Amino acid sequence: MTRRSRRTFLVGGLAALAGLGGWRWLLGQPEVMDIPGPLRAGLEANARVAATLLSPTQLAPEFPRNQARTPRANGSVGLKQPLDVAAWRLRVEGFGGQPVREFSLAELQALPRTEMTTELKCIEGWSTVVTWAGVRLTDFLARYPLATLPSAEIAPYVSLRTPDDAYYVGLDMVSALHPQTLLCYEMNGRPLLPEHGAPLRLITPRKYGIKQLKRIGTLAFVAERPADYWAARGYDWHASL
Ligand SMILES: Nc1nc2c(c(=O)[nH]1)N[C@H]1C(S)=C(S)[C@@H](COP(=O)(O)O)O[C@H]1N2
Ligand SMILES: [Mo]
Repeated sequence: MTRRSRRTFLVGGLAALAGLGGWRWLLGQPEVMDIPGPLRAGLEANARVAATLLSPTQLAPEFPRNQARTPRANGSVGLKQPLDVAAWRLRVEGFGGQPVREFSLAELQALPRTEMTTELKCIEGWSTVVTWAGVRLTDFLARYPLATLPSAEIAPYVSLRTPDDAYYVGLDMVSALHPQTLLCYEMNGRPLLPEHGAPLRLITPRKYGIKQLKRIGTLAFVAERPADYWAARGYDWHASL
């Protein structure tokens, strides 16, 4: 990306966050904000706020599209049931007891599309550059504000699970709102293949492959840190790069 589009990207991400009441939420986060005592007016505090708010939006590197390859199909937990894309729905459990909503793939594809060429990195030690396309979670939430309450309170965590609940991933809301966090339906210009997570998977390239949940069945906005398949087996919950 050019410097200008990178900047626009960042500002766009922060604007989306602000629109979601995210500023207010971020300011309440001890893990994110490291400002002792009440917020002070003045330059120093402003600089620290800016640095803190920008750090979660550090971008994973992007690559020229011609470097993209097909990754190894790795990990099939939660992909054992037969897949019927026409019958598939994304089940979204909104924050704070909002009614469950279901989305078809066509409804998700009607939202703004984002394409990016990033590295998929597995903790086993391999990595592959891949072009992904889908809808940013921030763009989904801008259209369907299911993570927020009327009070502008925002869910602190997101839980993603396969339709059979066999594989599951937890994200903190800063990671979920990152501008490169996609609900992804295309790999290298083609609809996702079943072994790569058709019809919809998560892509969040600041984290290892274990977080890139394939075949999303449920997306839930929740108050408590959700269970995570590999964290339950001894890996770091954040799995950040
Ligand atoms: N449902 C599901 N998603 C999953 C896994 C899995 O076992 N089940 N494995 C993860 C791991 S460890 C990696 S490295 C990536 C690999 O994605 P790929 O198969 O498209 O290369 O998927 C992740 N998503
Ligand atoms: Mo992996």
